[in-house]
Amino acid sequence: MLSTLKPQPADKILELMALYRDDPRETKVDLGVGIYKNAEGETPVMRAIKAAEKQLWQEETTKKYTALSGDPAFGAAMKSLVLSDSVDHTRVGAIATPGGTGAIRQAFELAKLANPDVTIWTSNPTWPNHVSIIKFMGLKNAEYAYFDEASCTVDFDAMMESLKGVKAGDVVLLHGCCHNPTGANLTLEQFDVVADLIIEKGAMALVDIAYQGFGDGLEEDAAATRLLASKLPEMLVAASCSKNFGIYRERTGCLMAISENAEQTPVTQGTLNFLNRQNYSFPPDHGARLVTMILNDEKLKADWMAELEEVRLGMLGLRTQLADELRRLTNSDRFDFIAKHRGMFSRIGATPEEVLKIREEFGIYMVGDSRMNIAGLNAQTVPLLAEAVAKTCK
Ligand code: PLP
Ligand code: TYF
Repeated sequence: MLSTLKPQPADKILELMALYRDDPRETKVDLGVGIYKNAEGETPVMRAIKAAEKQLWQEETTKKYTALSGDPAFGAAMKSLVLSDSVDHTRVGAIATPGGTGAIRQAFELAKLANPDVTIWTSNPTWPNHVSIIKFMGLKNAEYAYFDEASCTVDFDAMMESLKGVKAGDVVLLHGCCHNPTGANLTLEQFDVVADLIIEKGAMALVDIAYQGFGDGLEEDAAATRLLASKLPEMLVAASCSKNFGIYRERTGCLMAISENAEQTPVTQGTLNFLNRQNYSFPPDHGARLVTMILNDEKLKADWMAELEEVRLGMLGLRTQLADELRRLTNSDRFDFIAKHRGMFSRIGATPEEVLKIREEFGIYMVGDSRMNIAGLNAQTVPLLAEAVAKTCK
């Protein structure tokens, strides 16, 4: 039977990881996969995670199953972190999931259960796994215009024009902050306009928030999600703890589903639990438990926030340095958008040929669509990248 299998398309980002690994040049620079790296190129375990792990090791007396939803304390902590008081928590169901990806998958599953005919609207471009999972599940996908290639900013008029095609019962997937892959984000005012359109169409918003704390700050980065939660009758939120807690391999995420009223919540929560049971039964607990411990302990939380802020400001500094350097080398403001983009990524508008040239000639690896991971840079490599971009990009 297995001989009937056909090779599946590879993930371009993960493929690039292998190409980078096999490049013998000592001066190579990895701006590919979205993993935070400090100036030494390391991805350390965050201090608060280490402290919580130590405490957990001492205090944990059992590893028996938690609940199908995961520990409800994790759901409660994530509701507070992401939604704060934008919505009455009695309206919000939550499950722990294997990473943000698990939350996205379960959000699609929930939408499919509620409306088998659902179309999921994704930004052009979006994180490739969104589209890949939608198609794998046999769901319909529609793209809305998002990125203006020439200015490397959001083309909001075009976005609203394409969203006119949204129908009742469709799902509109929005990046809560730090858009991946472009780095270009809607303003709060623009999110407000999108919310009105979603209400008018009778559609559902699904917010993917994978970088809270990487853009303008923990609260600021959640502002759009909270605005939508306060306005929309129903909404789904897929949150990832991989980046902001640095626990990528622990697979920690949370799907929150906001119902129209608290009477609906038990059925929504029961359906979320059911979906966990169908897919993997009990979700992973270790990372979720560490996150819960940190968010519920004043000292651990303060230390986590301080370290996250260092990470965020470090990336912002690199953005400014790179934009300044490119301004100097090109004698133009063409790349100023890099300082205005937020999060881990910027898509810089280079052609695939230019991206390849930068990789071959300068050993600098970015994704083929010219997405770069800002955290892959440091003060010494920024000038090398600026030179490569200025020399290569027409
Ligand atoms: N959503 C976006 C936009 C992402 O970039 C990522 C990347 O890692 C995820 C979701 C999911 O992350 P994870 O499954 O590692 O938590
Ligand atoms: O976009 C990124 O680089 C991150 C990490 O299949 C990632 O979101 C990339 C590809 C993938 C899973 C995670």
